[in-house]
Amino acid sequence: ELRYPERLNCAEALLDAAVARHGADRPCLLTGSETWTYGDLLRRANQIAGVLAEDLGLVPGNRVLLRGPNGPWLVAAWFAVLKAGGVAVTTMHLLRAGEIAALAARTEPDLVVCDHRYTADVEAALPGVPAVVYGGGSGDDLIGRSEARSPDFAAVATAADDVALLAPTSGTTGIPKITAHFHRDVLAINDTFGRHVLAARPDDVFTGTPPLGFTFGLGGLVVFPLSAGAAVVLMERATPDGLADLIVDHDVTTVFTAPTMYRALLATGKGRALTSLRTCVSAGEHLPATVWRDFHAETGLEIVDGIGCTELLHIFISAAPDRIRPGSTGRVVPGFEAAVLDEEGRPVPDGVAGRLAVKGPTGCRYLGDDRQRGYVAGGWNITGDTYVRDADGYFWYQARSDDMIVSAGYKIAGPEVEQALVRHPDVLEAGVVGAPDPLRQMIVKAYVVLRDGASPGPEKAAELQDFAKRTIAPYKYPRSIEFVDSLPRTLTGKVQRYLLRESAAGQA
Ligand code: 3UK
Repeated sequence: ELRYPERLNCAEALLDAAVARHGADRPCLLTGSETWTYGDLLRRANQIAGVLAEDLGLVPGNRVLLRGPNGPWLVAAWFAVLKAGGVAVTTMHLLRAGEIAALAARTEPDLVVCDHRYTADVEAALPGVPAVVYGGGSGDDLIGRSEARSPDFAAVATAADDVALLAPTSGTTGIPKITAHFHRDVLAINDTFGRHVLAARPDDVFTGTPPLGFTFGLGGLVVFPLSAGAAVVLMERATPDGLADLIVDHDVTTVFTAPTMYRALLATGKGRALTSLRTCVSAGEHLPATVWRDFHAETGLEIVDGIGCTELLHIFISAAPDRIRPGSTGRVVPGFEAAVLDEEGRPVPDGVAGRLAVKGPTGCRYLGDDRQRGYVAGGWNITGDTYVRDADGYFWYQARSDDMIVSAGYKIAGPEVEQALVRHPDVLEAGVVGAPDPLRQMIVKAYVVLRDGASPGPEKAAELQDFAKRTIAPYKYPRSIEFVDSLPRTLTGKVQRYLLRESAAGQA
């Protein structure tokens, strides 16, 4: 049982405490060109909190939508919102206006804090919501306005179970579910996975690719390193070569990324140069045993696989150093409970496949959503994955049990891509499923029925792909399009996606 004081502000408990414990001069956030110490981050977060509370009228409980690529100012803004008692609505900066509008409809932000390069979609999606930008060097942005502020800001004394974060999940229909997380949850991920699996030290240097708007990134690139007094190198865009070079240049010890990137790192041929690495965490999608073995053979490193989800904030089943079974996700992280259940919610025997269910300190609370009933039963959070547990308590991933496509660690709802495609005037209907792929594990594949008069072919496919990238986040676009005369349907008219899945698998 984890215990926290009744009054707890996680930003203060993480950041002010790190400065007190490790000193203001330790390196904290690094980019290719900058180094912020812990003292710099605390001062800038406090100054921004001052602007938010005093100029922009933020009061405790207000919701602030944050949008930007990974970088130090986004981290400072996140701490500022929380120190001022606000609720951070974290978003991935690649989302398009329609997607932002959909999650804003549920989260109802009072204010937007946005990187100056990503304002257009926000203005289109949220007319009337006050917005403040950071960056761009104009001087009247959040950064410029904060500079004259006091370096001190007394954190609002939030309760341990006040909401700190509203984190959107992509959901299986494309209508986002929003999960709420408390101040204590932010510390709880470190007191579970952080303490028992990661065991980071002040001399660790972290890096990784997940966006901070994705809780995998928030934990791996902010909560865990700062809890340890470690440094973290943040990058806006990660190519495999760039990541390999960055690891070497900064003597990175700890990396957080998805299996696709571990595969791509090997393909760069730079694997043997990654000698500074001590801990490699993989999450977001299944880590196949072949990738684990290839990476081990090349680098000598044992990747730590872990399954987490937005609903539970971070990783709850994980391989632990020294007792890894390649191909297995590992065992339940201390502090969580996990089980494999049948359709009626009864545990199945070891060795039998069923629905993965999790209980823990961090979840699961959907914001005003009827789907809570389907995903949370008897206190269990049903993740949507099919798993087998063996007699030794190791969990083995089998498949997603719904229409969610997991591609290179991104979650993509088939129906959302379908809805985007049918907005194109030439598309009559579309069925979207995952097709196996050697690099990304799955790619988004669309079966498209065109309207009379439109002609199928590579040009039309390219046009539809372009259209999809402009309508929804670009990573969701169908990498493969097949034109068909009709979609398979049940007698009741439902698209039979399992038949499309079988067809896609058969061709691969
Ligand atoms: C899949 C995995 C097999 C699985 C996440 C770490 O991925 C995260 O959160 P999401 O809400 O998606 C959750 C779903 O992703 N998945 C994640 N990790 C694994 N499948 N093996 C894995 N190791 O379908 C799960 O239900 O986007 C991961 C930390 C925080 C996170 N939010």
